[in-house]
Amino acid sequence: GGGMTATDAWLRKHRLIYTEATRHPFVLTIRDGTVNLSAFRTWLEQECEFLRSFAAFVGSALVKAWKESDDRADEEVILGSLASLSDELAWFKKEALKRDINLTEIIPQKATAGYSRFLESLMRPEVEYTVAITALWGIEAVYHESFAYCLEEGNKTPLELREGCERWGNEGFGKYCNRLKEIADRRLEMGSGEVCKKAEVGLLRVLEYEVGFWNMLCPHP
Ligand code: HMH
Repeated sequence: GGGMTATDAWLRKHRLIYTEATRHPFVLTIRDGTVNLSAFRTWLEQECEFLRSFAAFVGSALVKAWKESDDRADEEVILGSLASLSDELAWFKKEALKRDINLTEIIPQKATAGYSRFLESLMRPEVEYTVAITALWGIEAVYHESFAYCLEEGNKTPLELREGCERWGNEGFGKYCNRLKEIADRRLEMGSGEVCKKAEVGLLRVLEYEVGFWNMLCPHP
């Protein structure tokens, strides 16, 4: 023990894009309280679209775990993801209602549609479980790190946004992310070089799509 795991090595190697995804200007505006409320509205709307494909992706990861995993406990962790997604969807519906957003009329923007298509590509049966679980970890870790930062010391996060930040930023969600990371590392350790390379490329694409998703809310000049 004591050595660096595969995911640790990738976080180090791809630090720049990881930081872009987890310390994005949009997230910084939540933390410093200057967040544009119409951008926040767009975030709510596009999240609801994203969550539909994300839920299908998590379902496909559960199928892969059931078929391919060497450890039954993985299925329980992924089932936990699905359970919290169901809760998340209820939260988004409540938030949308408060803000007079009609969730049935939302048109996915380019970044959301692209991200959904990417998730769909990961749902194919020939995509290895190791690749899917690594992507799932990356997706959840970006939200955890981003929103935990909005709750850290010195934040001026607006009161009405704190509940949202706590949803992904809380310690329990952090522990869940760590469990996904451990699963990914266990699988990567037993995987072929080819599978590991695919998982690394998948993770990079996740990070790019996460940055693209934030960029839709806070475009660079
Ligand atoms: C865009 N990335 C996006 N939305 C989410 N809800 C998560 C990650 C984490 O669940």
